[in-house]
Amino acid sequence: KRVEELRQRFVDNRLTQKHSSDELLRLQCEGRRQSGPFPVDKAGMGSSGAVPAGTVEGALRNGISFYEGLQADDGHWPGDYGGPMFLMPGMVIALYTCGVLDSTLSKEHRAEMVRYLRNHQNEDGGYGLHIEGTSTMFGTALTYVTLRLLGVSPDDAQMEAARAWIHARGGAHNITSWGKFWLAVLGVHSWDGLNPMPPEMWLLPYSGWTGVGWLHPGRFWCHCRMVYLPMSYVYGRRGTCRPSALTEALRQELYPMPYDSIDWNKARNMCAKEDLYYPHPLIQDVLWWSLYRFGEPLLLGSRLRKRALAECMKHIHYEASYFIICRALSWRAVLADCMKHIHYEDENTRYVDIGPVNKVLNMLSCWFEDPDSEAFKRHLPRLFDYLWVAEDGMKMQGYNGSQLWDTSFAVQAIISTGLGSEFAGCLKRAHDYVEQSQVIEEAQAPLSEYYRHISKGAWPFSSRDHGWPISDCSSEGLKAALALAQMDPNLVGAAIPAERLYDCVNVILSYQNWDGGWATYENKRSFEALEVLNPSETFGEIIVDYNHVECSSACITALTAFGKQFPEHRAAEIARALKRGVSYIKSIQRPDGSWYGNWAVCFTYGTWFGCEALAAVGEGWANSKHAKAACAFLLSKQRADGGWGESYLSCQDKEESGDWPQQHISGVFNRNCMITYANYRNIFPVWALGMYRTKVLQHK
Ligand code: LAN
Repeated sequence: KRVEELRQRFVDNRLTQKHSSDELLRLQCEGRRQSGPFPVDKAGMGSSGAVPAGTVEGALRNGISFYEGLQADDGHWPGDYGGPMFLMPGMVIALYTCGVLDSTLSKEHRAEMVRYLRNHQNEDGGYGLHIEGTSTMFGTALTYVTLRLLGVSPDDAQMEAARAWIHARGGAHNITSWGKFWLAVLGVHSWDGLNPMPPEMWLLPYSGWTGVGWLHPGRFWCHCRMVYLPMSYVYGRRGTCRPSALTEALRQELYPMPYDSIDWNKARNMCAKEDLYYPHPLIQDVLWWSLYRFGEPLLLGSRLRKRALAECMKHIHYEASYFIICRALSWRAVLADCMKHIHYEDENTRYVDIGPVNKVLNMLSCWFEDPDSEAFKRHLPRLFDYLWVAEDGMKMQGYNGSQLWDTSFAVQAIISTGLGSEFAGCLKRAHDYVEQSQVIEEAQAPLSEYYRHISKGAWPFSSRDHGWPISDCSSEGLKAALALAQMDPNLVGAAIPAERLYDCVNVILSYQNWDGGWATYENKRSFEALEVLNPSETFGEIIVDYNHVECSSACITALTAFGKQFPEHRAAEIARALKRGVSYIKSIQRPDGSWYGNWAVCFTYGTWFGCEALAAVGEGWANSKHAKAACAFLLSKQRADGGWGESYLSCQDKEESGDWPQQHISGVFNRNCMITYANYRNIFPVWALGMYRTKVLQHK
């Protein structure tokens, strides 16, 4: 009933776009505040109302009023953060393996999930890596399996089409490495058909002086390391689902040949051409072959393996090999001790975990460790943080939401218009969310043993419960807090205490890398060259936490804004950081004047951040060749209708409701996978017009 209610709400949402503004106002005033798409803030609407569009101010008032209506009670803007298609299969396979699929997901959840998957089948019968992608084996085989586990019959027409797609490409063993892993967990692909992921890599010394220390997973990008940690745990013990009639049927359905006739050794390196974004280099073939041939037969079931599995669960590094040997010999004692390892991540994120992939993998590891454990039970309720129902059905999101990120942008956008005091109720609630989501405590000590960067003072992408600090989220959170601090506290609430802002500045400064740039969650701990070890086939740039124009620019603009309000605090360090940061930004500008955007589509987004950084230190068209080149790039991309790229601003419906229509998917990660940012279409036009109003119109 609840799901149906939610679905209806989305249908309503689309319908109301066709209402006139009077009708819209009436609908809003009916008081759908809790659940409706147009909840109304009496104070905000009272003062702003639906002003006819046509003028910049009118469009802004409409845009903000509409958006205010979508704000949740705690001050953030809920939004769809779906897009990737490879996430829900992991959850469904894990739940099925743990024997709790039907008891965890209600009938309605399962029905909505099936609807979502049905909606995103491509015309050729396959499924993409993400909702707008062309078909891949990764998307198709995993979705097929998921639909079967959710109760869809193999005789269903859509299933037949998907199966035909898989068979036409030789069978499901042509899936990418992460896909092979999930199929092996389910028992419908042999573990012998996987390249090794030895948990022993966690036993390497961490120190760079040892040479091999550079290969230690603690140096990898946190998302990569947190995924391979439980993956290697499950692989290391070959954790497999108990066979059932369904898994037996799947063994027959997924392959055009008899299951037992498959050459699994050959399958290790087989990958459908549709999936190959990052083909692995020869060095990996040699490495995986030697581990497969000589390493695994020795390690599987050995004491060292038990020791390594325990290590995974604890996630502790030992500087000296002396320790490894001593510990390996007393593995029983360590085993008990080492349960804390995967648990560290679980406990420090209150079982949300850093992302959707390690969330379900950690849950599965806890179950393999002890199906009756408290840890496993605690995992289940926090699966729902990742689920979202929209007009296309229920999906698993790319994160537990983008709450703080969207809220801090929305705050800056609304304040930029100069109309902030008219929307005080909305800003006050947003202020609460910004205040409530700042991370105010470090993760459990000792941080270095768990490879964690400091967090106190940072802002996360989503919520305080999640709590992983991120450079640009901290910066956007800080900028929002600073902008709100300049407004009347009687209107928007008391400013966040200066000490807490100092903590944030401390995190931002600590994030700057030796070359002046900023990466995402941590410092750059390794070399780009290590990307040769990326075995995923699907994703690019996952091994190292690289610098990005977005992160670097956000840190620069935040430090500049902070310096204006607190000129005395760590002034010399900030000035130095800015100087190094700006020269880094200039060094990565492309010859055509643009910057490559890593986290949304694409050059326009990247160039926005590049320009912001230059503008923050006073460089613009008139005095900087870098700014001039960037403007020339943007101007050269303007379209005949006046807009840019996919998200042109002047669309028909804006006069009606203040909404802007959702167009193509706008976010991206690891070069190849797209992700939805549902709030951008409301925030960015308001921000752009707002700045136009305050910086251009008001100065005329
Ligand atoms: C995100 C979401 C937020 C994003 C920004 C803050 C926008 C960006 O500026 C920095 C990088 C960051 C934090 C980011 C990194 C990659 C994430 C975590 C994601 C795109 C959300 C989902 C994605 C994650 C890697 C998905 C799981 C897939 C794997 C390959 C592990």
